[in-house]
Amino acid sequence: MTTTDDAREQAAVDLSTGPTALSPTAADSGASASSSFRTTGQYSGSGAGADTARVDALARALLGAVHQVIREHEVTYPEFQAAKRWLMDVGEGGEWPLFLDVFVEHAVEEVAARTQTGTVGTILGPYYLPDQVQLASPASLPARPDQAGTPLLFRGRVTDTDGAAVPGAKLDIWQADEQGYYSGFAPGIPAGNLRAVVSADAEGRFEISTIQPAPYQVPTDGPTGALISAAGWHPWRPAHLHLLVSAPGHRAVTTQLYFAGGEYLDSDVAEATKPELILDPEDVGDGRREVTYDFVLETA
Ligand code: MBD
Ligand code: FE
Repeated sequence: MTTTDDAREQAAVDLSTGPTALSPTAADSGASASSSFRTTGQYSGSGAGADTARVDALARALLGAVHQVIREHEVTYPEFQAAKRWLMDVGEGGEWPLFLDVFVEHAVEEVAARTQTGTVGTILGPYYLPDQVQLASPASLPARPDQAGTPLLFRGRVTDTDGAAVPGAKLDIWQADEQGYYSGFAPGIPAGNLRAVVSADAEGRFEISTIQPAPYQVPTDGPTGALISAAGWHPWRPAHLHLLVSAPGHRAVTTQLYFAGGEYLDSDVAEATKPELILDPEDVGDGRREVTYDFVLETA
């Protein structure tokens, strides 16, 4: 077993034996995002080739940008050594997927979005897990028997860009709970909680019962949190639902839906909000809320 395998093994152990859900640590979320990234099929065959000219251009541009920052800001030796130490810590803490999805993915998504029509997309983030339970609409997301949180009925329709129903559409949905924690990435939450793949009906309609998630906080006790705090930033993302909507013959859309009036909508640490993606659920009595959102898929 290599050192990297040992570290991954350790991250897996930390996930099951770590602190309670009331005090999750960076090792619970960042490092398990790291092992998830390595083991899920989500990113394989992504089309990144080893074209020498492309590697040369990108590596040169990236290093050139770093050199430029050093010259412009007159970076000192102590600062350079501190940066090296921090970069090592991010790797050793397994936080690269977390850090990169929080601070870099929005730019990659912006480039990808240039060629996509239909429902607006946004970043995937580090907490997607494939192969969740498959449910037919109307569906309730798997939840604890005592699941706290405001009940939310989320419904809508999946159509193509001409407005025609897309039969067989699937909504892969995952979200944080009422405390802002994701199953699989924080201790004490049952596997698969608040995650499912919901099939729309023959008219592309779907109806999903869930709860409203809380805002998400980047773990403050790891190297990513250390940078956020040292720079005087805040570590929050606004509350959101994650969705990966797909159908045979159509281009899938990865997106997130936010909540009108929620905190951090205008200061998302991951810069992944878009005005088209804000839900405004209606209070329907009994503390329950309902909202409709329709998805539009481009033909592949
Ligand atoms: C999240 O929940 C998230 O959606 C992103 C993009 C980054 C970190 C945590
Ligand atoms: Fe998220």
